[in-house]
Amino acid sequence: GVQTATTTVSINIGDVNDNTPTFGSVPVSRSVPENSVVDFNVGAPVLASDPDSGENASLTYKIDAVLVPTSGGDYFKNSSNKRSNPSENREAWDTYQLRLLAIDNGIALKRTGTGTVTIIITDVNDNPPVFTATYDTGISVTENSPAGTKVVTFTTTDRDIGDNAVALYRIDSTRLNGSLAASYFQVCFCH
Ligand SMILES: [Ca+2]
Ligand SMILES: [Ca+2]
Ligand SMILES: [Ca+2]
Ligand SMILES: [Ca+2]
Repeated sequence: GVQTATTTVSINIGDVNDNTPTFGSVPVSRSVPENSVVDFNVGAPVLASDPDSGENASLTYKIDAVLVPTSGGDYFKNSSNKRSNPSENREAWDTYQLRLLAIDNGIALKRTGTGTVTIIITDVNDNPPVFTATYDTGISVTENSPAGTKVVTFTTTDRDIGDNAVALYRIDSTRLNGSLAASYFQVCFCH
């Protein structure tokens, strides 16, 4: 008679590297205070995904280029996560855009995805207020002037932003004929 036999064969469907790593579509940004130490960590790594498996989904990351500004700005490096290497001055430039690469480790073919990350340099109070003019000559006031007579108007600028650019004024302890200058003159904030 006819003899039959059955057996079970398992077949591994080998993964084909048919997926390119992709970064998310949502814009990603990180921030770092200006003047930060070398190797300051700018935060969580920016990751791509790859639905392949094994080496076909094993990703290596690189910073490919600084898109903004178009020259210079070479302050950032890639390690296990993104780190910055800035002796960075917000007053010179406050936003960088980097192009990232995610490269899978496909054996026959490596696929590369690109993404961007924006690095925002936040302000540190590293600039003093600066008077916009010198006022050491040509200021006079008539004797016996009524209290409140305006003697001089001055302004200052500060290259920082926000609270770091707010100036308070007071008259120092200079004495005039033995009396504090501050007993004769006051600073007011008038517009
Ligand atoms: Ca892949
Ligand atoms: Ca600065
Ligand atoms: Ca300041
Ligand atoms: Ca600053």
